[in-house]
Amino acid sequence: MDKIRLTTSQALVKFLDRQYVDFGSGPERFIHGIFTVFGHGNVLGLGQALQEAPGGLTVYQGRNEQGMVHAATAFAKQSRRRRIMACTASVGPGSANMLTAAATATANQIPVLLLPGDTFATRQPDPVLQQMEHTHNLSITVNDAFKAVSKYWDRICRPEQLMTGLLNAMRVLTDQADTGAVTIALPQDVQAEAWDYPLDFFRERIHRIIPRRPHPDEVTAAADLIAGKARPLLVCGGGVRYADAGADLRAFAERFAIPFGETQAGKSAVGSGCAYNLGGIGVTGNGGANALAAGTDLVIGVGTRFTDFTTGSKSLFSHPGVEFLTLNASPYHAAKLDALAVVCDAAEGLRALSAALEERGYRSAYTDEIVSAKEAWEAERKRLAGVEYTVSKDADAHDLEGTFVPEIAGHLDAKLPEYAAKLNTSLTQTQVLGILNEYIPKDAIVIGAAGSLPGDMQRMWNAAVPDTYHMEYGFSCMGYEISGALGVKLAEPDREVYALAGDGSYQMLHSELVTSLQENKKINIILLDNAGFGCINNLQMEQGLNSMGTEFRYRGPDGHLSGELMHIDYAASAAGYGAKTFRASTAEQLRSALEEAGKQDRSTLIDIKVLPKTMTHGYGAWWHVGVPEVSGSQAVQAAFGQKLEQLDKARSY
Ligand SMILES: Cc1ncc(C[n+]2csc(CCOP(=O)(O)OP(=O)(O)O)c2C)c(N)n1
Ligand SMILES: [Mg+2]
Repeated sequence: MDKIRLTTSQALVKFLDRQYVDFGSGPERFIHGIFTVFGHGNVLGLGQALQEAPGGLTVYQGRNEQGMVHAATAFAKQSRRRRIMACTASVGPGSANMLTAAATATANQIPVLLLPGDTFATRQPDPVLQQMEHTHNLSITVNDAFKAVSKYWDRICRPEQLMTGLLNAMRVLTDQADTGAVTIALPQDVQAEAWDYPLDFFRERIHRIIPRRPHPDEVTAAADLIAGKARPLLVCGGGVRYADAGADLRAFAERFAIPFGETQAGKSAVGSGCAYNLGGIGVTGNGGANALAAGTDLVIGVGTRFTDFTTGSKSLFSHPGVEFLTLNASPYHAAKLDALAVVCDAAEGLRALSAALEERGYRSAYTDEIVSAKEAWEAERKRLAGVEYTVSKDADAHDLEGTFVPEIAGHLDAKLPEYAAKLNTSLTQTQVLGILNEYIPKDAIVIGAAGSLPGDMQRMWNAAVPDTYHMEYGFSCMGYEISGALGVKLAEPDREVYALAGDGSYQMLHSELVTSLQENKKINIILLDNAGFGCINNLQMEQGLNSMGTEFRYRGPDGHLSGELMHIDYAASAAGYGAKTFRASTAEQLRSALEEAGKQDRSTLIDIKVLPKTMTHGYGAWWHVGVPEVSGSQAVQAAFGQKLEQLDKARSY
């Protein structure tokens, strides 16, 4: 057998450069580039291999290892998992910095290849700089922590182990039912060690992805179940988007008159113009979708993991005779809620089920409920977009009714004038969402992840064009928004990209804004500054607690974080990096900033000051949270009582 002498790193790069996937329309390159933050743990081994022979891999310079892995994850997610990026970090802290983002990718089932440097396999220099020593087990390093957040984990302690390691990495990275972060730890000495690799290992490999067809028996059982139901409801999950099954779902809904709600990952699989698209469903869902969810007698999940947000912690689908049917590529997810499981690719499953239902001449029994639900929500959406705050001495002069939880209305009234004065704004968050949806081009991609924005976006955002809504809500990781925007822009360089981030998320992680400027890949950051961790402040106050540690206030004379609100000039911070920035505290300023931002050719940031507590709130879905069983506060006791009542109504599995 012909051999070639290469270092482990050189062999790794050569292999990655020659992997192709075929989803039915011919081979396409799978690994597009590699994000790097170099240190002594990777710059010599892997760094040298990338310098000498990167092949078709573009080498990117990340700023923060978490941020770069989020960017790589967003690239793969926006590419429907058909293209990925690799990421390499040094050793110790550099590697550990990738952990949060590895978990984010795995929770969302998005493939990303992580290559952390590791301590010496020979142990000669131990402890090498940044090595953590475990006296009970010398084989454990920081990289073992990736085992908990990876779908495949390996450590290459001899050059020849690389071959089985990489073949298994490819198996998992292309697995449509069970993918996520793949971690291959690379001891820094082994990275540079050579071996005679068989040439055949480096041949171009085409991984054919065969969409899984449902078994005919499962299709028959599913069609029989639907045939006996009057008011089925589809739940469109991320699997619909990854399988490119939006058109199939739409055709299925229209043919059998079955409405569908969208999960965060599934939203925009079908454009908002479809008459059967009810929009966001669940805890962050809208009133129309949740009303139909409460009355459905059969939930048909397609490509959904049925998270607590989608099911209202298993209480949303409250019809006494409700049953569940799930189409999912993963047997694990398909079996949730004790559903009748059809294990299949979403598109294949919908087509097969469609044929079986046609034979049965099926049509749902809905009359005007779907139209009414949509109309009612559209009216509410308009109302939300129109809610204004008028600064006035007369407390009744502002109308914010319905945009915040009634339980904390008193708190709001007391503090709003202070916030309005300190932030110098009269903008409400729902008003801002309305303006954004109007001014951001329809084919632009909006990105979100954490805080109050994902809820507002899932309810209020009309995604008219498919695949324009990119939400990371599997891990809801603060800091994904801006990093993710870079990854989306790398995936879709010809479209405008808007990251919607809270002030908390921006503070947590925005380093890849610099990478976007370096790469000339324009992203637009829409920053909503409400001077705090707004949604968490809502959560603590809704459950009877006081506000603590969630507003951005200076330490006060009483020793608590109860002093004046902090005023932060985020526009100045981003301008320092070289972004084009705007400030908005009125509707007019926001409209003109959006127009100007659209004309720029470099990254922008709009620093929007919004009043806290002016985001949307729940529309009939319960969320199970850990309310204390014992407290001196009557409000907390009451909240605990309510939790028990809700729990009683929820399914337990
Ligand atoms: C990395 C990470 N840490 C903590 C949390 C918990 N968390 C969820 S939202 C939130 C506050 C978000 O604040 P901000 O970005 O300002 O959004 P707002 O709720 O004010 O709209 C926190 C701390 C999280 N989701 N991710
Ligand atoms: Mg905030």
